[in-house]
Amino acid sequence: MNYKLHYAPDNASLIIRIFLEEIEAKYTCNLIDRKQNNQKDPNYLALNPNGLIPVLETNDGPIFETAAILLWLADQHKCNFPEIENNKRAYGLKWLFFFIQYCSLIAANIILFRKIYWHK
Ligand SMILES: N[C@@H](CCC(=O)N[C@@H](CS)C(=O)NCC(=O)O)C(=O)O
Repeated sequence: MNYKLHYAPDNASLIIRIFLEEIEAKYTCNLIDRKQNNQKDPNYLALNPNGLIPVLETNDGPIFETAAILLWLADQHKCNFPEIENNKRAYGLKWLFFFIQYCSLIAANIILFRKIYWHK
């Protein structure tokens, strides 16, 4: 199937793009311009009412939340993540959710730090 990834450069959508490349999925990209606040546009809010990037459009409808997208893709394509009956799935799930929750927070703090101090 053909996916459509709504993305912005250098943000959470990058990991989705890497994963799509990794599994050699067919996809198109749609840039959401954060400078124009396009993530708050009603058309985008219809895909993700939280107004956050990324969103992946699929045959099952639009999916938001990076961990949910990664897990859905891994399940659909049966690759890169232990399947439901595999006893390593618990191990994978805890690290997936830890990584997405805390590493994205760390990345956000680095970006904020750079914005505040970089040009001083
Ligand atoms: N929990 C969400 C977080 C997504 C998120 O925070 N995206 C940021 C970019 S990295 C965003 O869309 N920010 C736009 C805004 O806050 O208006 C996920 O994992 O997908």
